[in-house]
Amino acid sequence: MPCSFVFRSTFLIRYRNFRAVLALFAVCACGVQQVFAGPGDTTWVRAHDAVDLTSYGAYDAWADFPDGSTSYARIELHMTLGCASGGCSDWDYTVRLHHVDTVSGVEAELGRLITPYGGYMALGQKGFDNAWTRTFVYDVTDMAALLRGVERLRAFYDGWSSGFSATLDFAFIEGTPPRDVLGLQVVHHSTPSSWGYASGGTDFDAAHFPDTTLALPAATEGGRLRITPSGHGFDNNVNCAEFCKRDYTVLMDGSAIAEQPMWREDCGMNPVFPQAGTWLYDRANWCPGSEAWTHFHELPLSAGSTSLNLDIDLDTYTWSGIQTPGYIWSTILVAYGAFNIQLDAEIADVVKPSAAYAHSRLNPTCAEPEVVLRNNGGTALTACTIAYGVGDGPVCYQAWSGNLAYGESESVVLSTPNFSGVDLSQPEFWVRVEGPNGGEDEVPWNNERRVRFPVPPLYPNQFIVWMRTNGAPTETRWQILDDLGNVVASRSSFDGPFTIHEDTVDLPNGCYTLELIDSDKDGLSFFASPDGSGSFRFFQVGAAVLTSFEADFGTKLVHGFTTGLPLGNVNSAESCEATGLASSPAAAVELWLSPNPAKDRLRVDWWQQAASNGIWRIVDLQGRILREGQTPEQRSGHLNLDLKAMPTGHYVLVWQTRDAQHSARFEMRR
Ligand SMILES: [Ca+2]
Ligand SMILES: [Ca+2]
Ligand SMILES: [Ca+2]
Repeated sequence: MPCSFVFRSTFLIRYRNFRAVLALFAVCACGVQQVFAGPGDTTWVRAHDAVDLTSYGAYDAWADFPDGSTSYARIELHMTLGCASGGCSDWDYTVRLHHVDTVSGVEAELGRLITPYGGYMALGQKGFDNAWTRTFVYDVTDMAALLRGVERLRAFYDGWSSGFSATLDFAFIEGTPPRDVLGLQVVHHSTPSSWGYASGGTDFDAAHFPDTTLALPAATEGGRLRITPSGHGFDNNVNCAEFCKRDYTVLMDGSAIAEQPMWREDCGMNPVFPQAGTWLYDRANWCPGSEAWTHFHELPLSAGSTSLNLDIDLDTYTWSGIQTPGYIWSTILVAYGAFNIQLDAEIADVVKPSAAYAHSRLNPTCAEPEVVLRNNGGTALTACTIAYGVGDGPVCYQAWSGNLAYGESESVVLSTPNFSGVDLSQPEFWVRVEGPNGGEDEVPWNNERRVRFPVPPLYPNQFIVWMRTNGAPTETRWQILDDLGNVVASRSSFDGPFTIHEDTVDLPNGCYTLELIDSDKDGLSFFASPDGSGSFRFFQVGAAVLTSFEADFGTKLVHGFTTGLPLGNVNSAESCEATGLASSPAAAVELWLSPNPAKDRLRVDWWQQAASNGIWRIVDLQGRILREGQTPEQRSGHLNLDLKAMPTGHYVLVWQTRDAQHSARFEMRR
């Protein structure tokens, strides 16, 4: 029987970020009852605090959100999934995260995920135990109006055995949202779990997806749909809906505006691996242990629109079987005013190098970084510069050009940076987007990300790649690439099934990436495959195992390493220095700043070995760029800078040309 629990949590925690806490202490010390905060500052609110999800039903908690008097540029829900107090369940169950209106009872879905097969957690195998957690992040900025004051949040557990645990934290990031939300409407919400898609599609469509006319608030200038579908059930002739690939079509005012596959093809690259279940099979918009993706569809509304006709059609199919296939579904319509922000480029994610759980299948690495660039402004993003580096090492610059509409993002691969500045005890990669469309970014707080990353292991130059094939040797191959992406060693043909192959490689000092690839996406070992088990290892020549790799790896195993010297000491074959604006600590630049401390003006005299132009910048001690300009293409000269508008404090002048980088500290004092 469904049941419902309400936790009037004693853990209604509101805490501000460290910077704001410091500000609070500083202000309190002066006896002034005021907290200063600014764009980018984050307020955290917790709803569920490690609530056990033990059997089917709704698990509610109350959250004490900000009162709405402050504007937020972004609101994120961070959902941390863990094992229940009694341990993890063996099964992959759906967890839906809802806001529940206390008056009407209307639920609005904020996020959805599917638990992993938790057998290895429960048994303490394969490196897992019941302390396992994974955090999922959902952008819920559109739901700002629901997240004010004391509100009810729900984790709905569509599972029949114990269990998992849910912790829900909301991050309110101060600033102006890209657009004001004028209205929010839950259009489709399957409840309590899925809508059965049993009879060829026609009845299903009439029951759940008929076309409908929706009113829009006054002054609407834009809108979008947030659609989250996931397919479940499969005991039928076409394995629908969990294992069948189907699309939906969105029609607005009778015209198709989007066609969207409801499918994940990357379950074999699931970061939660291996699992004691069929974790690697591709599925209908989910993989066990991962989130269901929300698809955003921008609506081509004209300013002043007062209504729209919305229709959603699913691919049809003929069902016969025992188990009714079904879709768990959420459609939310959001109506917006005009754009508040035109020019806003963002570094939305760092894929590699990164210690993030979500990207653990592509790390560690010492080769080309990959970051996600996103446009958050109303103007299409067509060009920018991406600055990046490792620790306090040389800064690299890479130009980007493309065409991203609002909300669109793109993965950008960067030339391998110089790792010489790495602090091996606290390895940090940073990346910053600059000069969107040659202009000034209106939202600086999201321009930069700093991430920790795992240090690639160090191997000897010469070692043995050791592989025992399984019963399907034609499916698997391996290759080692240098940091330019060139294949320097590989094997794709094997003598037969269940056969050992030893290949000695001899790699010059450098940075490399192993890729072990399986065309059937079921690795060298998988319990549900008839192919049997193989193994893959690196051996020291005439000695012990260097690394033993997990054979149950699904689609592809990626493993970065250095040879001969540790990270930071090997010279990259590529390095960003080849891309233009890079630096060499050895090249000579001299800077003289006067007066220092300065009051209103600062004179900068420079000398450099070779005339070359680049960029000068004034940055504060938090790394924010306050002023910048071009360095003249001369060997020496001086600049007179008017700094009357700059607050007092300590700053750094950075001088960056094609050949050199130099920096000098100064103080503004009045
Ligand atoms: Ca329809
Ligand atoms: Ca920005
Ligand atoms: Ca295989």
